[in-house]
Amino acid sequence: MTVKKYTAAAGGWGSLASTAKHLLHSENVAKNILNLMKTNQDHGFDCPGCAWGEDSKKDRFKFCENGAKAVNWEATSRRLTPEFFAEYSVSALRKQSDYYLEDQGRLSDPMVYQAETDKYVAISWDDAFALIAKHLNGLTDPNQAEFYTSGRASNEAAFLYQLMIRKFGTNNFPDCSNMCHEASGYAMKQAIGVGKGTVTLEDFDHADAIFVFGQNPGTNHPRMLHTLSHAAQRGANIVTFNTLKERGLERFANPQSPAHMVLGGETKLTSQYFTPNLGGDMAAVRGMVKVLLKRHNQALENGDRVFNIKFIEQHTSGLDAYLEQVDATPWSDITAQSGLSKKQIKSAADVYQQSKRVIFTWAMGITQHKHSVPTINEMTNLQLLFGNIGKKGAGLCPVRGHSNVQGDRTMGIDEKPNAVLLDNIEKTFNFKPPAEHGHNAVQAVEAMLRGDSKVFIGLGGNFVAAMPDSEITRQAMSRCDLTVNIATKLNRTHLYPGKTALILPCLGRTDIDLQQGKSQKITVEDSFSMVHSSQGVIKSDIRQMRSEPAIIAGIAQATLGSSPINWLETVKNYDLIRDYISQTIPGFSDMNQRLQAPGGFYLGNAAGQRIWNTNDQKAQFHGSPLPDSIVSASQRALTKNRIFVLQTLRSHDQYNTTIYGFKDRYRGLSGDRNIILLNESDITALGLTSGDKVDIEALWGDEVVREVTNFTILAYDIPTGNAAAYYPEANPLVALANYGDFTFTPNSKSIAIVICAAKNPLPERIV
Ligand SMILES: Nc1nc2c(c(=O)[nH]1)N[C@H]1C(S)=C(S)[C@@H](COP(=O)(O)OP(=O)(O)OC[C@H]3O[C@@H](n4cnc5c(=O)[nH]c(N)nc54)[C@H](O)[C@@H]3O)O[C@H]1N2
Ligand SMILES: Nc1nc2c(c(=O)[nH]1)N[C@H]1C(S)=C(S)[C@@H](COP(=O)(O)OP(=O)(O)OC[C@H]3O[C@@H](n4cnc5c(=O)[nH]c(N)nc54)[C@H](O)[C@@H]3O)O[C@H]1N2
Ligand SMILES: [Mo]
Repeated sequence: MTVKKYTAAAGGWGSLASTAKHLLHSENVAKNILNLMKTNQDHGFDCPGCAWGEDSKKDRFKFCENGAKAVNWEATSRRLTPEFFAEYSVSALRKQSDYYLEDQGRLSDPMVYQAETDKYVAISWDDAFALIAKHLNGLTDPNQAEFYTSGRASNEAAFLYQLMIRKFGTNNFPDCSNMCHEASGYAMKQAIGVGKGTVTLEDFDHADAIFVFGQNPGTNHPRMLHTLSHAAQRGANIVTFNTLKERGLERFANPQSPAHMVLGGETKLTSQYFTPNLGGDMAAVRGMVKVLLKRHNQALENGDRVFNIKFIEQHTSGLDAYLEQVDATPWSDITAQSGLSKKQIKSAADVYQQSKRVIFTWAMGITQHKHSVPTINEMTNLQLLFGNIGKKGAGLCPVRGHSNVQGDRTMGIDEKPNAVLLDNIEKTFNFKPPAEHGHNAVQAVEAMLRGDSKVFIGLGGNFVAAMPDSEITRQAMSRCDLTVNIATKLNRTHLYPGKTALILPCLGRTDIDLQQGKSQKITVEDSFSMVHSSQGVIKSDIRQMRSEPAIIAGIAQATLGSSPINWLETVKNYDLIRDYISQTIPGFSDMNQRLQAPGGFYLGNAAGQRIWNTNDQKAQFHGSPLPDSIVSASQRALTKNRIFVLQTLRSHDQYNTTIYGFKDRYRGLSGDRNIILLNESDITALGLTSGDKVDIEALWGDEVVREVTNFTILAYDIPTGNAAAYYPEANPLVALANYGDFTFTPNSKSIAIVICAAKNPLPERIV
């Protein structure tokens, strides 16, 4: 484990060096250079990395360092064949790291698990489909099956998948969104009538201020740094709220700018950087509103105003009740909970007030708390007070995670489907889809644990590693009669099979997808509601891999026959799937034709037009009291104050549960992922030294011991009382029942923990 402060700007030569390293590691260099040239270009493929949009004008290359990692990781020439599985049992593979599992290469053949030998062996596609059909049709109730989706699935795959599942008879749609931006969708739908961001990429060119909350774009949305640096260069203010000082938000050297690369230039991004406590953002924004409300009231006395009264009167409801909440919130609570001083909060309010057009962006630092919905409400409230929604250069921008997670929801991957979707399905396909709400991700685990759900099918993702309470989630999977994973790479979920299990190898974004000899395109939707097509460019050795739509069609045809459509015919040409989407999903009429426009088409956003599809046709203020502290007073007393709030986050060298390497470059950390970051004074108070090994135990109000052992404690620039560790290594610490109000999203950023010197060092993991 090495710790060395990183002094350079984000991006720059470090990014280029890292891109080259990962290119070489793919063992597919020539093809992957072509791949990178086609990333996010018209007639190329959509980067399988993040869901940031395509900035059409500004840069020659449309990939970033971490997009290059994603492309190289997928488009490796290594293949994981049946011979590999013949050599290693599932139990033996469980001892390997997540890095090792995926690094073995692309899954190449359908495999079935045999409990007697504890090994996966090859199976034909037809036999695999028949096995799934037998299990699904053998259930006494369709609600005994769980159908997971990870956000890389294309619109076409997701549409077919939800159609098959609804025809089968359930709304059990646990998906990665349940662990991710669920709170954004919920809070925004309630307050402004749409669960999606109200801004387009162009709005960033017009904003006077961009407030970035709980988000690390330098690592997770690197192309956003280009947008932020263009904004900073023309004088917009960037204000950041992040518990950690993330380099990517401080300064950026554009790897595509000769002035930056050759002359050593860089752009300063954030002008005001605040480091609140974990979960402290609602209090911080409440404080800003309190400052501005006071100024507003003073202005009124002089016949002036601070808030946008005209907008408020014309467009909103609920103002008075909300302002009562603001009045009732004491400053002592605001400063204690946010960890920021009144002076700091005032200075954030100053920037806000001086800016005519403000965009708020946010990600997991906001959405993975118990009070995420009230926090997003609070952010929305502030924007409404100034009419900063539905005008150029202003609005709300939840920055999505997976490249098509937003599109999957649009296509109907939703355990709580709306009436319009169900109606349209009935009209187009002539059957009545189930209306009763199904399971989200947490409920799916609970149902499998109880033995109520017996079949799990995963369209991508790594459910066991991504979900909390790892031990319990593993047990839940193992209790199923059948688990099926459609995947590109081997991962931990495949190593916790049900009584029987299938791994079905699929094509990825970079691969050419040939059907009937013709290369097919798929489509995705980015964070700005732009729908565009994506087409793989590399013809590689695909062995037995099939496309996701083809696999879904195979399962559907075996399970349902040609009902309500001839599935196998439909996947011969994906234009046919898109015709069905046009008929069923609002906003997608003439999809095939509209896709021909360069850059695709915009779905529109009602709130962005100041049309509020809420229950009173108004944009709504929602006020609630500040939440209870994550750590209770009695827990503090019980632990003699040796208690911390932990967030689990991503390093620079990973994509969710996919680990590309062991370097967290911008944080200056490398070598080991089993680490916990703490303020130096907290480490001293514990009687420990940076570098010591520790065990970490979560405090949750039940009997289960949730711990991870032998982590290295490291001194880091982080507010006292707060801690950080990597996801997924720290997932065993999150109780399944520790989830967000209204959303069931695991509270991955607020876990109460205690830390002890390591009891029994474990042998090193084999990598
Ligand atoms: N390269 C790469 N790209 C990715 C991913 C990846 O793993 N790797 N994952 C994709 C996915 S699915 C998603 S959802 C996104 C995730 O994108 P992010 O949300 O940026 O991911 P996290 O690493 O979880 O980072 C959370 C950030 O919020 C801060 N934070 C945590 N808690 C709080 C809080 O309470 N308040 C404040 N103000 N800050 C807080 C952390 O310090 C950290 O900087 O990225 C997507 N893009
Ligand atoms: N503690 C903690 N837990 C978290 C989070 C956190 O911040 N902290 N973040 C949460 C978030 S935001 C999310 S989105 C979830 C992510 O949860 P998931 O989406 O389930 O996980 P991923 O790691 O993205 O899935 C990786 C796997 O997807 C498969 N894959 C990759 N590309 C493709 C493809 O094109 N098709 C198919 N079929 N399979 C493919 C590969 O086999 C790979 O092993 O995790 C959540 N869990
Ligand atoms: Mo996510």
